[in-house]
Amino acid sequence: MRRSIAALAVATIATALSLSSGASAAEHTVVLHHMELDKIEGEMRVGDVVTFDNRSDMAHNLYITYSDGTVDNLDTQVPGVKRSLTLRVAGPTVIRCWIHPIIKSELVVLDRDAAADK
Ligand SMILES: [Cu+2]
Repeated sequence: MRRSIAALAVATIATALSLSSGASAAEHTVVLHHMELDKIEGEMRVGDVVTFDNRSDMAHNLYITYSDGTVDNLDTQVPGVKRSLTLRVAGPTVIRCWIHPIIKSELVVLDRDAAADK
């Protein structure tokens, strides 16, 4: 509980910083199917907001592990519920479900100001 509150505070600060610097954070939506996540498309950057849309018929509990080992937990997400998080740390990142270990998605989060991939 304490950990998730701390993570939320950090995410809120990150959002505030990106707003105050004038950089525009992108928003992404990833659909949760029965036993898999949508493929993660496009570039994801620190400060971007990712919304996970549970369109399956079962509850999931996603968590994201950053390259520095810290974890953000999205808590239990019943069918039809969307949950969002703000990406906090650049580098290789893994998204998994506590309930269904088969659900796993890897991505590389880019620095806010990194040059776009060509
Ligand atoms: Cu799940």
